[in-house]
Amino acid sequence: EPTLKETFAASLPHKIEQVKALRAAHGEDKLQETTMNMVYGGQRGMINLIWEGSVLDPEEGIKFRGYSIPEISEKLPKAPNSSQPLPEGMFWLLLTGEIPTAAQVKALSAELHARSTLPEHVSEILAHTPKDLHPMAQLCLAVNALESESSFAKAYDRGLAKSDYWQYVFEDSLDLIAKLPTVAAIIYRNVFHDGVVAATDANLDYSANFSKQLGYNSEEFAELMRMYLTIHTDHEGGNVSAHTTHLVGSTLSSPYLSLAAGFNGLAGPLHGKANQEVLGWLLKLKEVIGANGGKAEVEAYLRETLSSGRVVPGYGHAVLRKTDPRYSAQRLFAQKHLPDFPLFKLVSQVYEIAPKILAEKQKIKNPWPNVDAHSGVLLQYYGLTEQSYYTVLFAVSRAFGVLPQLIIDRAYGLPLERPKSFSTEKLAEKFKFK
Ligand code: NMX
Ligand code: MLT
Repeated sequence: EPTLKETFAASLPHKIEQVKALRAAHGEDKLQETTMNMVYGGQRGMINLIWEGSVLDPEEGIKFRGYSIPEISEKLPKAPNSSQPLPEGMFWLLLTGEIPTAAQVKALSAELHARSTLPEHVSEILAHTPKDLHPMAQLCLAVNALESESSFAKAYDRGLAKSDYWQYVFEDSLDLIAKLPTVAAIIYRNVFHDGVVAATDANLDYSANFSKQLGYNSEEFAELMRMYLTIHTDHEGGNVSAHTTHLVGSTLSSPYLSLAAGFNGLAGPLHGKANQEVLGWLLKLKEVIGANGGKAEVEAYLRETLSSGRVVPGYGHAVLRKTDPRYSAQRLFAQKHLPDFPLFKLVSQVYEIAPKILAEKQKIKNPWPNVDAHSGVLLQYYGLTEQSYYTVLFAVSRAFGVLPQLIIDRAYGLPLERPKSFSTEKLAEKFKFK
């Protein structure tokens, strides 16, 4: 059966032709009107990127190459006795648009394993990093330091034809994904445990191996990781981590530097760090309402969060207008594996109450929960209680979504990203506004 690189290369001429024909037919047609509010308002609703892996529907949520989360759970290959899809298969799907066979995913897992060794200087940098430096800052440091391994950067320095860029970006992307679990596990074990990381195990799938390196050996935790790493991969192109990776990549910075830039964006509390924020917010809620807290206490806590000018973490979204299906997938997992866990019950209670309270504030466009409202509680149940680490897990998954697009960007020959900006004076002048 063809490998991932062969499958992608075979699909490329047709895709490039399709893009060419579409642009020839409609290249000068208007896509939409843009307004000044869009420019001042964080570009909400402005279509300004090509992103092949996924498209986000405000009502239905994310579709990966056209497949919903329940559909990918059904169609993507699974580990033996597992009911969760393998994220390796998701990488294949996001890059090629095709569902791989079980044998193809197995071969990809093996290839990732073979590429997983870290250069010594990266482990050394992490060993000398202060333990109180946030795990996301450590991750960004390590991914930047991995740049030494970039075959794209080396080939570019030697002199590389534009038509060959993607091949090297592909190699770097696979290497990066292969090395991330060890990097992430070193950070976890250094900061919170004994600094000892288990050797990679070639007999395990990516998620089971990562779980083991983190120090969690149960099959149920590996199941959680398979789901977690699959659903956090991709959320179309406009989110900050995806957009940033793509933007920096357009300068022909290597995949290492581009991904690190994306991770820096993921580290913000309005983006990936919301999963850490949610846990802190929930634990405080638990403390405030005590053992017998009911609806009224939860409502009061929500109102107090809002009236103090803070956001309710894990709720709201720039595009979504309904419950995030990634939240629903995690809720299903919790209902199956930890239905009586008190913190899950609290998450469910907040779900019953928060949308109504948030909807009272007219300015909040989406009162429903997003992916981050649920992920922490699952990790808490299995003993991974260190909240400041949670965004690192999100990051490992996000690499599976943003790197396929980086390969596609270079395969399509997309140019340097460089939109036009205006000053307020210039805008006022345009509208003859005094
Ligand atoms: N709690 C309180 N206020 C909110 C919330 C919330 N959960 N969501 C939106 N708002 C406010 C928002 O701060 C803004 O206020 P202001 O005009 O005073 O600046 C107003 O409502 C309008 O915002 P929206 O247009 O509804 O949302 P926007 O697209 O600007 O922002 C988020 C989207 C996700 C940044 C926002 O909903 C939020 O801050 N949520 C909490 C943080 C969070 O869960 N982030 C994770 C998102 C998912 N991810 O992984 O990245
Ligand atoms: C994401 O997964 O990137 C978040 O839901 C944020 C977004 O899509 O804007």
